[in-house]
Amino acid sequence: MAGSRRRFLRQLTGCTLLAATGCAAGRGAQGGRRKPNIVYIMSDELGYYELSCMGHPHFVTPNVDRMAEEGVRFNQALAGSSVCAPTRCCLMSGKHSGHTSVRKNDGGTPMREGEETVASVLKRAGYATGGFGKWGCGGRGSTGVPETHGFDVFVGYYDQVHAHSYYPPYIVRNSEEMPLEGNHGGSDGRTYSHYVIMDEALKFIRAHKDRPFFCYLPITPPHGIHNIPDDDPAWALFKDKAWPEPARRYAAMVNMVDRNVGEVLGLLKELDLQRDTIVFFCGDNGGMDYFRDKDHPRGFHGPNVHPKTGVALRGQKGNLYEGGLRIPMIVRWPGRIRPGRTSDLLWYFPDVLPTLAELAGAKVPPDVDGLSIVPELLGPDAAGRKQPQHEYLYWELSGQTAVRMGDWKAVRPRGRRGRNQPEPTWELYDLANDIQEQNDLAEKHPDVLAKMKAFAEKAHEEAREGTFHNRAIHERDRQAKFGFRKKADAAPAHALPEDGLIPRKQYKLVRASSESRANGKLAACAFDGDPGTWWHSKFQGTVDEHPHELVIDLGKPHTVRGFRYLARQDGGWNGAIKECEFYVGASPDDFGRPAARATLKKSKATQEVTCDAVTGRYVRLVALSEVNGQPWASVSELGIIGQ
Ligand SMILES: [Ca+2]
Ligand SMILES: [Ca+2]
Repeated sequence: MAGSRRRFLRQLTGCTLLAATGCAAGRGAQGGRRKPNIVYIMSDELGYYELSCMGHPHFVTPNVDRMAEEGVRFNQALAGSSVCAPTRCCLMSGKHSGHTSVRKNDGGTPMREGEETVASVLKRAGYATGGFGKWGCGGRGSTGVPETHGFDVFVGYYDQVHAHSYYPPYIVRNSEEMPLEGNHGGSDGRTYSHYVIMDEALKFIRAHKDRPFFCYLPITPPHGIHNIPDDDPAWALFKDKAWPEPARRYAAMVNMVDRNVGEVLGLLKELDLQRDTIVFFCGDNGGMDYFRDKDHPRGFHGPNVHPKTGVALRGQKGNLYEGGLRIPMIVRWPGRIRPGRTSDLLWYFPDVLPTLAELAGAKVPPDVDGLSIVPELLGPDAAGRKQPQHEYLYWELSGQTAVRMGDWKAVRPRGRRGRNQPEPTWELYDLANDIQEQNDLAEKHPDVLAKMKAFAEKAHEEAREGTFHNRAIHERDRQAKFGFRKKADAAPAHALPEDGLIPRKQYKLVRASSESRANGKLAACAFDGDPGTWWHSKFQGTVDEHPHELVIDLGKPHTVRGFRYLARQDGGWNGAIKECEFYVGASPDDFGRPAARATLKKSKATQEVTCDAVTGRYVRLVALSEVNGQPWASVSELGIIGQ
């Protein structure tokens, strides 16, 4: 076994590695010391070989390399799943993908209410808990939002489609919108979201320097869209390479991530927290063969190809061969983790929760699948026991299944779609001798495969997802990827004709049923003369339902003959009014019977509703329904006809 283990490691690293041994220096250090701070940095899509310490000639990652020199680098740390959301749910819940609630990668599928996470476990142990980056375990408006799963604060993207843009009009902070100035979605904007997210993370660390904190950084780079600002120092290193631009942008994003790691480590040093803080750095799923061409069949940078030997892990992000699961993983804790070590411990994301819980002295929920790797990190002497090993590791994803048992790997790939296609069959590989998963041993070792299939059977339960109470704000986040300007640009905004209107400058708001303060859709926007601004009823947190109303003071009594209405002028319809009533009165509190009732059309053009002349100083517009049947109301512009 020892021989095969070494052979296995040589396949991966091209060199002989030191065996893992304990770290006697850490013995007893827990007693009397503060609980360790925990920083967990996870870079979205970063491949196993995409670090300069792995010998990759394209990448420049001095800070991560230094982390590896000062800590332990794992060469058999595997992702919880092979795509973003399911892997995050494994990481957060301590469960494998046969037990997790989020197994779809549609971007917003939620965890259930009350599910435990790393953050809820650490929070109970007295930790300040902050998350910064891409959540992926529940869209806004669902039971899966991070602030109900143990995070004091989470800043970034809840939905993964939203996260595709580094220039969205807003990101999210504890379910409230946090506007990013000058952004219009896609690659169009002035405020690079990742800078804001990193700033918030560093502020969080600084603010909690005097108590134990958990800083979770599931940052989006280098995931696409492959954007990095031209004035980022990382771009200067790559802009003149003779590579396709996306490949240059990608490498620059990796260097930026490395710089961010340096910023975190630098801040810990400045705050004198280095020896009190354990820092993890990893990828979230196996590398993707991005920017393939005929000369680069495994992607321009070859995230799963050993840069020196050419040994290639099979598959990539999205499947369950090694290329989909193997990730970079480095852990550093000066004084506690022996520096400069490489470990071949076989472990995966479900192990993170019990590991962090043990470090924090917190209780582990009974239903997790993971094992603490503290003995491997700190050494068996410091941990007081030997490192336990998994009997098996399990993955399922979109009809694919994989089981790992020691060096054995069983994979059942996705079947071909369509009728009369054969059922997919199980394959079996001996990774100690076949890291590229080329030699299927299923027929040669039916007994081994039978055992692993039995594990798979035992491991799978039907997924029980959480629920949404407000899909509209989730959909809004997904739309934010594209910004909200484009469609309005294509069809120029309508403006309300001013002729015959009581001058709108003299209108004053008396009251509104509700307004959306978090994103500035205030009631006063309904008569500010700007078709590009609008009033929207409140939809963050609790949703205010119909009827909605606006009550306006015209400044003095007027003869009123009706009103003109302009629906919101962006690409959306949320709140566009359908049935409504219009009142005129001498008092804002007693309007009597409506002067007009109307059903407005689903149109961006100005609509006019007239009534018999009524004299009054106050008008009231009541929205009874919305064009799409949703519970909200919105008005871009409202003008009162009369003298
Ligand atoms: Ca990912
Ligand atoms: Ca307006």
